[in-house]
Amino acid sequence: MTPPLNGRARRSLPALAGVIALAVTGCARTSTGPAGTAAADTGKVTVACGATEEWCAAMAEGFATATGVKAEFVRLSSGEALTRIQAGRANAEFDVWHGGPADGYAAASDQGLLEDYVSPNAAAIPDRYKDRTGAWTGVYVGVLGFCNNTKVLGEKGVTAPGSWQGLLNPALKQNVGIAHPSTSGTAYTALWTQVLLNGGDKDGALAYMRKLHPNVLQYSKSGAAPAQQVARGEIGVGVVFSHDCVATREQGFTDLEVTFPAEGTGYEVGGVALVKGAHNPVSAKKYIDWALTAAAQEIGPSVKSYQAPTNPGAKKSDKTVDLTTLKLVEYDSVAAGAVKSVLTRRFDTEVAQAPKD
Ligand code: S7P
Repeated sequence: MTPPLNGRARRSLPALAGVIALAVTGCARTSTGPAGTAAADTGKVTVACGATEEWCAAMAEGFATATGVKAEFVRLSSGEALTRIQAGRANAEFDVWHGGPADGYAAASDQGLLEDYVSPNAAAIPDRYKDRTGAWTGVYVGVLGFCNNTKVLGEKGVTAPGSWQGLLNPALKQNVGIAHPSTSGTAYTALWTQVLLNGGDKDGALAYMRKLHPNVLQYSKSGAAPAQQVARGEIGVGVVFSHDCVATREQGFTDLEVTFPAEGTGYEVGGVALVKGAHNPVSAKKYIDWALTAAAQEIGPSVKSYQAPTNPGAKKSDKTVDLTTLKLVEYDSVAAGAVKSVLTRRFDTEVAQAPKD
């Protein structure tokens, strides 16, 4: 059974870690631009990339190899990408946004920062993984889990939490890691999951996060950072996308173990989208077309990225969690994106800045 992901039709709603340039063989071509005008194919594309540095580099390289178009990327957490795309409203810094949860894309689309583009290859992607009008299209699915250091927890006499309620255990005081939702798409996914588990009540979600606050050692900028903290034994548990824990375990941290919350867990649909005002729209569309192919989506596991592909034709790694075995909330990226800035601001003042009891 495939879980019901991102089911609602949209639009009633409508640093630098590294810049890497790869294989350049682009040549001038012409094609039809976004507004129906002729646009030159510049043979290059600049990507705001929301997954791991390794994944971003592998995607840029894979794209260059497949098409001969040069790809440059900047790895950014979800909130940072949104801020940079906002800042480029009058003069776009990026052509494409690739990777990171779709609720950030939905927020960007609401703000008029994305150009609808329905790739011919989007036909292969199930409806629940894409925006109806093409503001964004899903390239992978990742599921939230708890990344536990069994040694650290064992020393405290605590078993790995198997529920959101269990994460509130006072024995875990200062022993939980989670990112800040204003920068991190992972953390915003966790916050919106609490909204859903509280029947849509945002106050209830913030009340849960407030109860969790004394257990949180610090709110990191990037969503995957808590997995590293857990691996180093600085904390016992991290709230992360489960594949980030699996990847960290593969780095040799064999004390790591993933558990999933019994009440239900949230998930991301990682997106790809065309940035409005892109300077390289032809190459950008080529990039999006390519990102939706099975071949592109099979690259992830080669760099320890084990999200589930959205293209049903893509082979899944045996390290990818079987979504059908998990209790998932009915995540709606569009609804989550619509209130992202208000809710993250509230989180900051009502939770992150609150004293720890
Ligand atoms: O590491 C891969 C991955 O988990 O990174 C993205 C994640 O949200 C990290 O970005 P943030 O710092 O914004 O949280 C996910 O999309 C992806 O699966």
